[in-house]
Amino acid sequence: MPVFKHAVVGSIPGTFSEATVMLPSAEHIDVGLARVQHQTYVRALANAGLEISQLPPDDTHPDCVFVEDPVLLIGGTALLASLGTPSRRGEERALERFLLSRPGVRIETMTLPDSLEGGDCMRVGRRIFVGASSRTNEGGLRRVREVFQPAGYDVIAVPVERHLHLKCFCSPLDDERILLAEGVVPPEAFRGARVIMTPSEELFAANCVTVGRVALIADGYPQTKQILEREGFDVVPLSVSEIQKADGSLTCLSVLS
Ligand code: CIR
Repeated sequence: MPVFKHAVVGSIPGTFSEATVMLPSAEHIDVGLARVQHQTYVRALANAGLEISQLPPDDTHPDCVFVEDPVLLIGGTALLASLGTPSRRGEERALERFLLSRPGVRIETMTLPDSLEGGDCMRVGRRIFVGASSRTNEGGLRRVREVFQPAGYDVIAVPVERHLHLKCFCSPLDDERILLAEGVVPPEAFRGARVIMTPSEELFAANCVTVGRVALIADGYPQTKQILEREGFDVVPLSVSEIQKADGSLTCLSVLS
């Protein structure tokens, strides 16, 4: 798999404060600050060497900035998801329009009741770990197998309980390593990958985005920063408080290819 060259990102819509949340928080989302934090994230991806394509905001979909969820894009094949969240269904159309304009991308689809969200999908080399969560069901997992197994990927289910998505507590560092927060699922769940642990109190930082040697993480997590530096990464901490209030983290804001 070549190193990433390109990122699709979304935009924060005016309706972002109505984003879907697991536990409605008393804290109000500052949409202006969310936009500043998001643009800083996009700049960090560009500084890491990626070409950026930014989709416009869609006020009818408050969660549209979380572009990772409506598509699983691996090696030129894009599986458009039927999202597990009714309010988010239709977000995949904007990704589809964009991907149709990219040369060499093959689009695959799925239909309800099969459901899948990209936040539950983690590719590590030739393995795709798929979280069995409240958003991704058996049918979604089967569709990932049908589409990607013929291309040589091993598709492995991982149980996800009490968390929104698989990548709420882990993320890929490269084609061999993953970063995993302690105490959620045993490292053995990720067979074939080298698992780097980060302490449970820094769970939110287990979701990071790596582009080559650069690792973007949420700021305020010194132990994870040190662990990633020990693994050879140049760590860029980013402030994402308003994204976090909408149950988002770093990987969910981009689709890398
Ligand atoms: C949702 O509940 O769907 C959004 N508010 C957050 C989605 C975050 N996506 C991700 O981590 N992949």
